[in-house]
Amino acid sequence: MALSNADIERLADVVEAAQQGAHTMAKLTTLEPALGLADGYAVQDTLRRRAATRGERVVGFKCGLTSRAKMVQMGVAEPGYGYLTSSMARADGGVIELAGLIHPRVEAEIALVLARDLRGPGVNVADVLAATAFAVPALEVIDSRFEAFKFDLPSVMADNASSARFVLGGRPVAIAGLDLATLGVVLEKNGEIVAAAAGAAVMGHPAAAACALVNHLGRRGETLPAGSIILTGGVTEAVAGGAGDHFRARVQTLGEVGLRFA
Ligand code: OOG
Ligand code: MG
Repeated sequence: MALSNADIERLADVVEAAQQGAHTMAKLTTLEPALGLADGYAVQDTLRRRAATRGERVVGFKCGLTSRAKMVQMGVAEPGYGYLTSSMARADGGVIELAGLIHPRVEAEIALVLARDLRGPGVNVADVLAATAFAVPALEVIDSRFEAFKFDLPSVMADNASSARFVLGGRPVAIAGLDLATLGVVLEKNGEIVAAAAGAAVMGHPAAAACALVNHLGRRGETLPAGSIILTGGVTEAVAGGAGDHFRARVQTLGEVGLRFA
């Protein structure tokens, strides 16, 4: 790590104020040019500890920038990881309040829910599948706190990988027998198809993204507990949404999930 604990706390204050006040901020690398990836995650860890102190519960983790479409859209060439709390979850078909958001974008994702604890490093795709209870379609609402939704990898990891809200579909499908790589995913905005891809768009297989996440957390001494939600990452580019827009993801075999902005 390049930065001191005091620097990390100071950057965490900046990010926390932007997240809670729903306002933009400059890229952290402009404030602190020495900020590296480990520092970005240290800021994220600080924010997570503060959320826990406020009584928020970590319900899972997300992989981000795992598809080529997302990497190209954001100009970042490597995936990253964030945490999901109870306060980010919204009901399938429910309303996403625009108050508290800056410039939300919607992603269609395949989510996994763990049946058993999973701890890396050294975990492979088969281990992830063996520990997974079920898959569900998901919509993630990302909302970068950086100006114009522009960032670099250390900055966006400090901002918890742009996490804002997420919605899971209501019909879990047992993982046994599913081929997540060949599942078609369609993202609709106001009833029109705006993007489509297959699960394989995410690192060849969505469980490969989950695997990278588990190994990332394992190298930091963390276990994913049974029941954890894993968002494996947007299969297509993210699509901006505003007041009145409704979105739906349809995933082959897994069914659908929807939300509406108000
Ligand atoms: C970073 C988070 C990306 C995904 O699924 O790729 C992400 C961003 O694009 O703002 O959640
Ligand atoms: Mg995402």
